Amino acid sequence: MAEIRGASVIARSLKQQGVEYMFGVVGFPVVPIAIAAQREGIRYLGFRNEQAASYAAGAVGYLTGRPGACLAVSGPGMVHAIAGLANAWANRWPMILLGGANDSYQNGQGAFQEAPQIEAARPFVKYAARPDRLERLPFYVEQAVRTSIYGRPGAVYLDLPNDLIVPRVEEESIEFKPPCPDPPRSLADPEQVERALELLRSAERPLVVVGKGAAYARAESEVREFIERTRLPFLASPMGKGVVPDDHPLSIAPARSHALQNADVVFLIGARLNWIMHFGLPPRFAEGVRVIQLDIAAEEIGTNVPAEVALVGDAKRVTAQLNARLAQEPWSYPADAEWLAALARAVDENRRAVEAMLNDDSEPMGYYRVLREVRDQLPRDAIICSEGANTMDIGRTILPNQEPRHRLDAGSFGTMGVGLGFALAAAVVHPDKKVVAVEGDSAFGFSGLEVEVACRYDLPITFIVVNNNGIAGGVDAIDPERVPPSVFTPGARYERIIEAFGGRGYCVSSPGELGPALKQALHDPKPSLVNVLIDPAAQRRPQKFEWLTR
Ligand SMILES: Cc1ncc(C[n+]2csc(CCOP(=O)(O)OP(=O)(O)O)c2C)c(N)n1
Ligand SMILES: [Mg+2]
Repeated sequence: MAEIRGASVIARSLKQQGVEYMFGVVGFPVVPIAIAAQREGIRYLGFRNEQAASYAAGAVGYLTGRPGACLAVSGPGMVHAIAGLANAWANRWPMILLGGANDSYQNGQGAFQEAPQIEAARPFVKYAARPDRLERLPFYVEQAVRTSIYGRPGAVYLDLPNDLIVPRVEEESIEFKPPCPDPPRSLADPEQVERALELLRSAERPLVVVGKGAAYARAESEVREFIERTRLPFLASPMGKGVVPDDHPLSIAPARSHALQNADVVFLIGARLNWIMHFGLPPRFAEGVRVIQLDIAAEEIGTNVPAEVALVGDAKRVTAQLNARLAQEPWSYPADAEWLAALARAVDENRRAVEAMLNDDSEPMGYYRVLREVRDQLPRDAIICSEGANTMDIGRTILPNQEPRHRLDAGSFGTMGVGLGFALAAAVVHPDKKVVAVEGDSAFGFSGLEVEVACRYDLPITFIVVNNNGIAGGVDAIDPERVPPSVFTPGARYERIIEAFGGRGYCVSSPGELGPALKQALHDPKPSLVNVLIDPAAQRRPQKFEWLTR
């Protein structure tokens, strides 16, 4: 009779539960799991560090709606991967971490890489378990995968001791579980749907805020229809960008501050009132702002500001509920409302304020000129990964997203080091699309060696390093006696890192060089890295609320 190893039971169960991608670093005791995963048809990518692999697993969860898997060795490997668990926890993304562990009969003996792994994972996961018997592995895998995607999505953890991975059992003794279906999509209370529309109709200065919850729920056609029907002005959270195209005439993104400060009714579609939205509180929001909140998680409702209307449910289905009512009783916000005119003026003013910087051809370049070039050359459906402080913040305002789930950035956790893992995840999930990673030089440094992964698997990502010699700014030359905490080696040649692995590197410092280099890089069938040396003193344009933005 045929025998099967624990590792194969794990891999087959994952595949059956719709886990298509696994990223990791192999070693004791997980090598057999990686090999079995490949044999079962899971796309396995070997990374250089578990942090990046775990970030990539979370990104797969966000992009596909099924958790990406991260495979980590016991002890230090699993500890590195907690970075991704925490990032997925903060972003509400599904992922599954598979942590190898010492043989269970050595527990407490100071085994090789023994560590309190379940305890370490626990605060960041919806579910953490150590399977008790090899025969029950399919049960645990199904429960973990289902938990990660049902209700509010999140990270899950399975602790896998060597003595569940290596032994073989009769294949017939294993009962594989049927694939867990995609999560049921729940509707909101119809009474709350009515109240939401009433409140919007009564608003003087309404605003729709689209978050990444709407993107995750694949609510794009419903949210677009809702905006078309109601003609309400909207803005998006950083990763909610693209659910409705940034170039939609009702997008008032450049007037974000004015809109948040003056709206009297805010309708949140899968967006949280956390620090990114300034907690929904004055002075960034109007005193007494009235909130309509649509969220998958009932416990999110009322965070920081009491919600007047609570739409608890799936963003796609609930927005469809609103649209259905609007089809019966059409209503749209008057096109001649003073609020729209005021927003248009603020949009215009803000556009004009950066225009000179966008077109400034002097040397050294600032952020705006560099990002304008990137914007002009990117295909409309490019997937943009971005991280850094200024690089990301300015990039968010300049690089448009016209499609949902086409922007991945440091997110709710503000995590530096995510960009390369995200780009690798996006490149394997969407091999048909151009993926670019727009990185600050500090941000790039966290996971920079993952460019080797892109080269090894032939993933034609373009990495753009906006290099200002430091964390939000640097210096032209280092005095070794007095090195400020935020600076790095001036003029570092990051492009040489990718060249070491057969990728294409470019180093540019003027607008005249940048345009052609980007053009070549974006069309190169190989992975490429464009190192853009900018003014180390370049900054964002002055912000009205600088003290509140970090
Ligand atoms: C994991 C992690 N470590 C440290 C930080 C603190 N931090 C915030 S932004 C940033 C880097 C900003 O510099 P860079 O990526 O070069 O972008 P720039 O602003 O210079 O364009 C750092 C280290 C963080 N957010 N996350
Ligand atoms: Mg920098």
